[in-house]
Amino acid sequence: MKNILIVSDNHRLTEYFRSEFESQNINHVANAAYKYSSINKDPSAMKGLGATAIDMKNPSDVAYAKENFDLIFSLHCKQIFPADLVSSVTCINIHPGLNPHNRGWYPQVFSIINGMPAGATIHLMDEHIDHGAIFAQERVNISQADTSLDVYEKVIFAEKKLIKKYLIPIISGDLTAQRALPEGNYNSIKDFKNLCSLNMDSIGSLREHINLLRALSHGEFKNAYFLSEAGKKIFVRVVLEESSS
Ligand code: 0FX
Repeated sequence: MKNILIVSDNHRLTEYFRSEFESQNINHVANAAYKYSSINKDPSAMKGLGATAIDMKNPSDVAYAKENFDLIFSLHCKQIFPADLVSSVTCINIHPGLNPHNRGWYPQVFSIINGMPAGATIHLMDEHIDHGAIFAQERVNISQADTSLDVYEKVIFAEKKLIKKYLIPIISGDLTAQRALPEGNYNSIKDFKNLCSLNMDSIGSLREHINLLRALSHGEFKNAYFLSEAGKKIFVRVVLEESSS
């Protein structure tokens, strides 16, 4: 039996992973343990799935992961795995972006703005973020009426498709990862926060401005804002609706 650790801060994907693990009878050949990262501010849904905390910055937690598992999956884990962990255990990232384009935070937000492809990637982890040889990818289309949330839902769907198709070949070692050649580009959470602070004097086409606002429109999240004369944040999000005909 292989021992597999799944570290995730995304309960929807974890639930899906777990149901595939059982329905594809992988639980007959491997044991799965579920963890969420210790920086997760609201782990209640992950706890509901039976997960417990792990701190990738705590040497004893990292030693536990190294000693007890043959394979570790990061399923949108908010903590970076340390270099000595990824170099001693096979660690695999299921990432909501089409590597190497817009690696890092919220890839679809940046794809809407810079036109680079969006999608989902399963790849081997190395010491760099969202980097490493690629097992499988699926691109998603971004339509002109899509907000960040619309694209994100397509990406989650693509990630689920990849999990369904490639879980067994990856766990059994039958699928070889292909080296990712170009470095691509990386966006940090700071880059995202900078986008959110709207420059009211920005000069550009209306297309660029609509793209920026739809990239920052994600359901109820208060992302884009400008400052009122009183110094208060005024949040902005857009609604886009394509005609049916
Ligand atoms: O779990 P996740 O979907 O993924 C993010 C990163 O994009 C990914 O590269 C990283 N590996 C992972 C650990 O964290 O993130 P989330 O559930 O926090 O957010 C999902 C989407 O929600 C995000 O793509 C954009 C949107 N969002 C999220 C927050 C917290 C916003 O628009 N504003 C926000 O403040």
